[in-house]
Amino acid sequence: MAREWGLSFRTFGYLVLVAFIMVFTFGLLWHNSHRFQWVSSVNILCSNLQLQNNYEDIQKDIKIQRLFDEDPSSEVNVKFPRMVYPKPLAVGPPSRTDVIVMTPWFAPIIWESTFSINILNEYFKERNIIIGLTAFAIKKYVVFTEKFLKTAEEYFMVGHKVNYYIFTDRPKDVPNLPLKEGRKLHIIEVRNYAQWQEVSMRRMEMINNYTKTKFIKEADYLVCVDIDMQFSDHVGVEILSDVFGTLHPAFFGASRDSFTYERRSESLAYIPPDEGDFYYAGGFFGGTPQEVYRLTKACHEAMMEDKKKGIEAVWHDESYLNKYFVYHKPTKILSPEYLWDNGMGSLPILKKKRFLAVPKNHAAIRSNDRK
Ligand code: 4YA
Ligand code: UDP
Ligand code: MN
Repeated sequence: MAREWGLSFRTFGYLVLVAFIMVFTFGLLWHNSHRFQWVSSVNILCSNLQLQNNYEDIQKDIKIQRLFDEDPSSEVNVKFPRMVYPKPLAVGPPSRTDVIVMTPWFAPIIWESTFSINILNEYFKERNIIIGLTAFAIKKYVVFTEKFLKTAEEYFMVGHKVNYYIFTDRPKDVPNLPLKEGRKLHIIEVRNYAQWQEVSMRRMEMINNYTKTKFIKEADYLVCVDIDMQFSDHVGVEILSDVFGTLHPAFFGASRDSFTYERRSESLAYIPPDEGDFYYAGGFFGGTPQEVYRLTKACHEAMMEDKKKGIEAVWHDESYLNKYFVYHKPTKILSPEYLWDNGMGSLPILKKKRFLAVPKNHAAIRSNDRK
């Protein structure tokens, strides 16, 4: 037959071989396409923060394990509580017109009457979160601890689980107060430093170290504050977010050029005159342990670099915190309701004073003498 078509046996042989290879290849493709189907797959990331190294991966596993250990009843809940409250307005006057409640990078700024605490409590209660509150009581500042803890019992994260982490060089002087259910006091003994500026700055290093070894296993959020303070109104879960800072009470209405950022370009805390959003207070920041770990590491390392060059930023840890927030925007910002000093009086925009400076004699409390 091959001869009738004018083909040589050899060419015929080649054609048969090519045909065979084609049939085989298509057969294989067909088989595979049936075996695996064409499935579209989407990878859902729990967090948009890519884990950067092994250490963080391990810490995350520990944390997930802890959640399962503590919550054996973590089956899907099919019964929902009722949620009764006035409908939020999609169109109409905003609840606050005298202050901004959102940054240009869409981080909420928390002022009174911008949030419903009942909705937020429901959300955070269901997640059974633990909040770590860190404060330093070094040398004479230990006298502030009692009022700080007593008022925190009354106003801070009421109804949620709280771990107080008091860093001190005088553990015996920390009062052993009765605490409400679900609230624990952890006294962490640490060294002191001679200069008050260094005591303040070294908080970054110590928070960083304990976040890595302890807090990441024990808390879902960290709130890091000054201790020369008292709670005087509600401070709750409305403040919680990945990483948050607080508007300094003396600068929230000020222009950029009057912010007391570090202005010497030799310092790693330097912020150029045409950058920066707000002036944040060093006495109230926080976030998830992962984010607080990053923040405190960056601030501490910058301080150490500056120290090598003999530079200390103008407002110490606060200057480095402000620098960090220019380039790592906070995901939530607290209004000065969360850090006020009555020495600055009252203002119509300030509907609540939630966390107040306890008046102190700066020189006396910071000096190393006995008086
Ligand atoms: C601290 O604030 C405290 O030393 C002050 O006693 C006061 O509690 C303040 O915080 C809120 O520029 C009625 C006093 C008003 C003082 C306004 C200036 C100082 O601002 C600095 C930055 C630092 O943040 C200081 O820590 C802060 O003083
Ligand atoms: N601090 C301390 N002992 C000191 C100095 C400072 O424990 O001798 C801690 C304390 O938690 C204090 C914080 O560092 O609240 C910041 O210092 P301070 O409150 O004096 O700064 P200010 O708010 O007056 O700027
Ligand atoms: Mn203070």
